[in-house]
Amino acid sequence: MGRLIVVSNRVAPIGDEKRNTGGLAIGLLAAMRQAGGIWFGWNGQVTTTAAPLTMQEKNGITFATIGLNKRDYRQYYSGFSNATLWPTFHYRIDLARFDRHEYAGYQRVNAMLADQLHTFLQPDDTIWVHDYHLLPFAQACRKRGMLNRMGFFLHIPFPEPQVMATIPPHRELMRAMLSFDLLGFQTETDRRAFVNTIRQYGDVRVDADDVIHADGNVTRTGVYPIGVSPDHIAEEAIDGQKLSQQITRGVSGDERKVIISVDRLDYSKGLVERFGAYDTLLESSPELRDRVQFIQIAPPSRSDINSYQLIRKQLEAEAGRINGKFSDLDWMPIRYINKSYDRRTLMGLFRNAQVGFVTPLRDGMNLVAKEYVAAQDPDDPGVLVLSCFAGAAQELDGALLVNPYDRIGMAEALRAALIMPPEERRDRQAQMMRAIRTSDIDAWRNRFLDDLRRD
Ligand code: ADQ
Repeated sequence: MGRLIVVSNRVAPIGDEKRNTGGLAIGLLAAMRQAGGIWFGWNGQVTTTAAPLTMQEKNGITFATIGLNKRDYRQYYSGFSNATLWPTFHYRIDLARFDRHEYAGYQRVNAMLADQLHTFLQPDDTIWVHDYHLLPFAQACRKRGMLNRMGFFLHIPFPEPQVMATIPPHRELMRAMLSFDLLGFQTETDRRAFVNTIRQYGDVRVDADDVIHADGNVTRTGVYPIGVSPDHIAEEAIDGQKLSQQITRGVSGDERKVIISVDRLDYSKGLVERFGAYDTLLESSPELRDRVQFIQIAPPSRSDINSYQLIRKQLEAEAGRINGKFSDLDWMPIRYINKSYDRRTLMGLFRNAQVGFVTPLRDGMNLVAKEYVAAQDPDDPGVLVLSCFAGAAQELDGALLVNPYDRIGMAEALRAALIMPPEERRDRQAQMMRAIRTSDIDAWRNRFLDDLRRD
C-alpha cells in the first residue's frame, strides 16, 4: 500500500496543538499520527514573494507546506473560500458575495497546489483532500495527469440545491468535484443535498446506489461523521479539572451552576441568539439570578473579513447589555472571553460545567458537543443543550435538542438542564457515550480510507 497524502488548506505543525482552535486540525492530527504519511497545504504565512515548498519531518509525519502571497490569500482564502463558500454552505446567502476575480484566484491557487503536489507524488500514493477550500483540487490534479486514488471530505454542511445555485459558477464547481473517486459528508442530510444538487444541475447519471457517472468518471458518495477520542478527552478532563477550578474560582462559587459554550467567533455558531436565550432565562426565572454563571469562550477567527468584525461588535454589545442589566457587586452573569485555552484546561472546564450550551445556526458536525459529553464524570454528568442544526444532533439524541432561532425554547431547555435529576443526566450521558464511542476519530478515518481504497 502506498503513502497517505492528506491535503488541506491549513497544515498545523505538530507540537502546536495548543494554539490550534480548528476542529479540522485537531481531528487530522489524531488521524495522521496513526496513519503516518505526508500532510500538504498552506503554512499559514502570507509572503510578499513566491515561497518555495518546504518539507519537514516530525514524529513520522512529513509536513509539506507552502506560503501564500497577499493576492492569493485575499482572493482564494478571505475571498471565495470564506466570503462566498463558507456563508453559502451555512445558509447565510445574506452574508455571501461573489467576485469573479476572487473565484479566478481560488482556481489559480488550487492549480498551483496541484503543481506543487505533482513534484513529490508517487503513483501508488492515496490522496485525501479536506474541505471547501479545495473543491476543484482533484480536477486540477487530473488535468496534470495524476491518476492516483483521490477522496474528498467536506467538514461543513452541503446546502440544498436552490442555495447552492446562488453561487454563479455552481455547475462548474459541482462538475469539478466529480474528479474525486469518493466524496464524504458529515451527515446523510448533507450527502443527500449534494446528490440532489448534482442531479438537478450536473447533467450526469446517478445510479440506484447514488454512484455518479460523468465523462467516464465514477464518483461514490458516503457519510462519515467525524468524531473525537473519548478516552483521551476523559484523561485530559480529569487532569484539567484543577486548573479550570482555579480559573473559575470566585466566578462560579460552590453554589453557582456553570453553563459553558466554546466556539470560534463565527456567525454560524449562533452566539447572538444564544446570549438572547440566556437573557430570557434570567428574565423569566429571577430565582436563577446569582445562581448560574454563563461562560462563553470565543477566540476571534478570520478577523480581516467584514462580517466577522461585525459579529464581534454585536456580541460585545450584547454581553455588555446583559451584564449591565443583571450584574451585582459579586456576580457578573456572562463571562465573555476572547481567547484560546489549551486542551486540558478546556476539557477541565467542560467537566466542571453543569450545562454545555452548543447552539450553532448550522454546523457540519460540531466537535465541542462531543468533547463536552466525553469530558463528563459518568457518575455526575452535566447536560448537553444542542442545536438541531448541528451535524452532531443526528447522533447525540441524549442531548436536549433546541432550535437556535427559538429564544424561549432555548431558555426552557437551559432551565430543564439546570434542574435535571441525576438519574436522567446519567442515562442521557451514557446513551450519548455509546454513539461517541461507535463513531470516534479512528472509526471516521478507517471507514473513509477503507472506502477510498476499495475497488
Ligand atoms: P469548527 O467550525 O472549527 O470546525 P468545531 O467542530 O466545534 O468547529 O471544532 C472546534 C475545535 O476547536 C474543537 O475541538 C474545540 O475544542 C476547539 N476550540 C474551540 N475554541 C477553542 C478555544 N477557545 N481554545 C481552545 N480550543 C478551542 C469545522 C466545522 C465543524 C466540524 C469540524 C470538524 O465547522 O462543523 O465539526 O470542522 O470536521
